Amino acid sequence: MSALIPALERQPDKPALCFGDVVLSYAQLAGAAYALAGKLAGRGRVAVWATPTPHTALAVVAGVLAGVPVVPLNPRSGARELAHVLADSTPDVVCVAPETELPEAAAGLTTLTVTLAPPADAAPLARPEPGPDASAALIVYTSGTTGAPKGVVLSRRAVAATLDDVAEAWQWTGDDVLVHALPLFHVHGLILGVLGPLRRGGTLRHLGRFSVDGVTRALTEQGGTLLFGVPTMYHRLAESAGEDAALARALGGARLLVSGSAALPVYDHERIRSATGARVIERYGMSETLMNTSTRPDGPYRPGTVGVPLPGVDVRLVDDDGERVEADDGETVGEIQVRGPNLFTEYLHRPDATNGAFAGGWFRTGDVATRDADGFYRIVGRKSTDLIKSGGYKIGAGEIENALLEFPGVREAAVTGAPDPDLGERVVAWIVPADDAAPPDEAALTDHVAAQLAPHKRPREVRFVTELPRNDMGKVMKRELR
Ligand code: MCA
Ligand code: AMP
Repeated sequence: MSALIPALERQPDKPALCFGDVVLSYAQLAGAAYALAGKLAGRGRVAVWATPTPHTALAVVAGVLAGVPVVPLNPRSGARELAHVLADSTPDVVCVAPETELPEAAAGLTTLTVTLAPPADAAPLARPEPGPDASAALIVYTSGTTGAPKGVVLSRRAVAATLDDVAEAWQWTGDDVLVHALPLFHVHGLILGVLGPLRRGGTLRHLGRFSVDGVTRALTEQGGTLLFGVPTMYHRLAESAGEDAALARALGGARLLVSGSAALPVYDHERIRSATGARVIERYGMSETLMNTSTRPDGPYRPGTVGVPLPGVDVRLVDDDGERVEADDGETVGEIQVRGPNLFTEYLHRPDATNGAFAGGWFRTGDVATRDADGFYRIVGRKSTDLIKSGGYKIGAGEIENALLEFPGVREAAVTGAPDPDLGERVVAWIVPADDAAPPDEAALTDHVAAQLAPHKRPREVRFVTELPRNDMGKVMKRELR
């Protein structure tokens, strides 16, 4: 039996994964995943070309069963980003869906094609021993303020702890049918969104791509009870729900709507509440910490807050002098620091960065918040201006600046986030051209970023300036730019 997915073999006929018309029952999933796990067992690390398909979910389950660390790859990674992740994580093999053509940067890697059909022979399936709880289950890449993304090593224990914590908070059970359209290479879509329902013995219905109609159908005709999304998705649902009675009914009929990965503005909370009667549950997490806090369906509704600490997580606020903030007045701000079994093990190959991320055993999130007398946290900002959250994706300014600087005709570059009603923040590039009279072509410049890094890191706006504001040390003063 799998400790991480104990329900895998208990309910053979129940649907486990639904992607469009493709439905895998628990028996089919277990059969196909154990067969693949047999091929993965004993390998160092296994990459998964994480398209939004059942093949990705199956390959990740197989890696978990085999006790081999899984590295999900963004299938839209640009050349440089992909080369970096592969060079850093050195997977032995990449699991792909049939007919996948890997880009140049992944050429030369051994591929393993994932098939959904369990093996036809009745031979007992190989059941490799999973690793101990402290061993790595997944390595998820996340952007930092500078440099290339870091691999966040997440143990089996951390994954289990966070999934059980949110299950308790949300009363999430095997009867739930989770609906989402999140990408499968980050914590939200993959750990919460795929391993979550499987650990509970429930069902996942993945939409492939987000659409208002897809959500409506999944929550009505297709039996969805639970919806996960980033604020951009809820914003788009809020935009439609006022006029779209079918959508309003679908959202109103869901057991639970959960938002995370960035702040859901109070305005969107309220629009959804008034159109549907439903209140959105907001939870706060991070790749490094998995889930930390949540509002609760059985507790007070406090839009604009991220709720209270989950049962297994210690949360504190710390001021600029490193002192714990004792005030719970809803006004005094401090950095959120967390401790608990949900935390990551390390940044792969980056002991310096791992050490720097902790203060006396507490992980420093970089998020700044207040806490009220009822223990509700309200995130009010971020310590660094160099991290941008756009569409729920974390984007490091430094990485984009490096890509911009190598483009012909760019003398200096700075990247900031600007408020955006749909994306939360949008990426803005400030460019000092080498020649004011002949600035670089905007589209070519942003295409370059998308091709090297990823489409969601593409600047949505380019502003040409004659110089960047700098302080006496020569550092760009981003707050002035914004
Ligand atoms: C955009 N596009 C452009 C330009 N701008 N093309 C040319 N020039 C431009 N200037 C392209 C995009 O690349 C995209 O391409 C298309 O236009 C549509 O863009 P847009 O509508 O803005 O975005 P979208 O593709 O609709 O995506 C919105 C989204 C997405 C669905 C909300 O951002 C998303 O899936 N976000 C989820 C992020 C997430 O899961 N984060 C979790 C990490 P094309 O049409 O080809 O696609 S955080 C986490 O895990 C922690 C633990 C947590 O707390 O959860
Ligand atoms: P990532 O590194 O991509 O995992 O993103 C983690 C960051 O997302 C956190 O440090 C927060 O800044 C942000 N975040 C996640 N959930 C929320 C939320 N509910 N409200 C505000 N910010 C959030």
